[in-house]
Amino acid sequence: MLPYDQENIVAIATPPGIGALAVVRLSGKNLKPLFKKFTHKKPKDRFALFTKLYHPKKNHLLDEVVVTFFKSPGSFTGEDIIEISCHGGTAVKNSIVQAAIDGGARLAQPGEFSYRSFLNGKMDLIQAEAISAIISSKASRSTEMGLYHLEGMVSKILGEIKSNILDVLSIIENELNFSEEEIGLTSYSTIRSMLEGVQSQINQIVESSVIGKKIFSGIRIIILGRPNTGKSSLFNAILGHDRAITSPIAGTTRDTVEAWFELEGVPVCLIDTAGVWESKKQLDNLGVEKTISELNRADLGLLVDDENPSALIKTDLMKRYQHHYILVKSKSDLAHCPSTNEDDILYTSSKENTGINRLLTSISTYILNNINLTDHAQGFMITQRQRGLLEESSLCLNEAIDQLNRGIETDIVASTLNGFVVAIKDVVGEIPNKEIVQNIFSNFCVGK
Ligand SMILES: Nc1nc2c(ncn2[C@@H]2O[C@H](COP(=O)(O)OP(=O)(O)OP(=O)(O)O)[C@@H](O)[C@H]2O)c(=O)[nH]1
Ligand SMILES: [Mg+2]
Repeated sequence: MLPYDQENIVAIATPPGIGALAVVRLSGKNLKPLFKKFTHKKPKDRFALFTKLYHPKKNHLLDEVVVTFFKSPGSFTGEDIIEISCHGGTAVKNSIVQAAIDGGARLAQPGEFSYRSFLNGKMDLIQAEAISAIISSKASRSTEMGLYHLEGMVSKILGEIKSNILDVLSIIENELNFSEEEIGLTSYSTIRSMLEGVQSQINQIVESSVIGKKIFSGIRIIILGRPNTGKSSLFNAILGHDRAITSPIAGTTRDTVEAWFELEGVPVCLIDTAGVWESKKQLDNLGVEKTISELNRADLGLLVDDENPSALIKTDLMKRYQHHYILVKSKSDLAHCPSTNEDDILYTSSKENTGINRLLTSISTYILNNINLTDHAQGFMITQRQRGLLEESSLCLNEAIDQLNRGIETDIVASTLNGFVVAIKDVVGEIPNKEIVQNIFSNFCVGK
């Protein structure tokens, strides 16, 4: 019997549900025999063959399909791959998977295709994590950023950092051949400035990764205000459909309701909350508790009031949760005309659908001003694991610079820098730590 990670694996690569087509994918060291049993034909590398598909053991007809064979190593996993585009019904794709299992394959684990790709040197860990991000990303900007990683840009930058440090190490090693007194002041300052350069590169990645993370996980916008002021109606008006329940009775919204939409290519989560500030008693209400927990997570707040939203900004709650707030005066169809000294208040009517576009513009302006979406270098998407390792490696660098400044012997500095090199290699996954690797791939869906 073959070792577990060398068995032929199979999975449905397309999402669950019924579509016109579905893709069943197999990967394995040698899939030629199985291909022949499936199709009664010889495989041709990278050729889409329209054919009848037969059960490899019982030989009955399964479906009429398009099969593509990718010969090892020129495939996604680096192994032989069979990709079967079949009809989309649940029964058909399941029967093909079962047939593959009858033909000796086993069901793939989540992410196992990508894992094999990684094992066969087809991608590094950053690229693997980018695939995971693309699968789960909710909007186009984040997909774009995932693709940026897939192209290996971040790996490339980290590679440059690593090679700069290796240069420093070789300078130090060279110095070690001389006596302490002979080491020129110039080489000290060269080394220090090289290290400082690397440090600022790393800091830039770590800092901008927070922005990157926002793009991936989305911007959270919370709608706040007193009961019955039209928060849920505004929520629905922004979304363009009735998602939350509205009514003339105060306290209609008890729980928080959230919905996602895309603005400027960024996933935005809009959160409708239970009205607060009505009565002291209400404060132990569960809905209010939820509102407060959402306030902790929010990036931006819409303060809604049908009378005077600027009064809300002065409340204790708003003072405690310092966010950027946009003031929205709701039900403007009922009220008197906007007075001129209230420029920073946006007037909306959910009933007549006025002011909603201006509100959206104001939200996107905030997003665009606070998140740099055009410069990729400003938005590295790194995972928490990578971030932790980068911070750790940055500490090593600090220490090395400190040692240099204190005139500590260069071989000690060299060993600190070696620690740095190991940490950087870990980020890219050059030294795979099995546990980390498996953890990453297990977040993938089956079939990826
Ligand atoms: N005329 C007018 N009425 C509105 C407008 N927006 C909401 N309303 C009405 O105001 C009442 C309360 O609206 P909701 O959207 O449920 O208010 P809410 O702030 O979510 O209320 P709670 O969830 O109870 O805190 C309903 O009767 C709505 O029809 C508006 O723009 N114009
Ligand atoms: Mg409501």
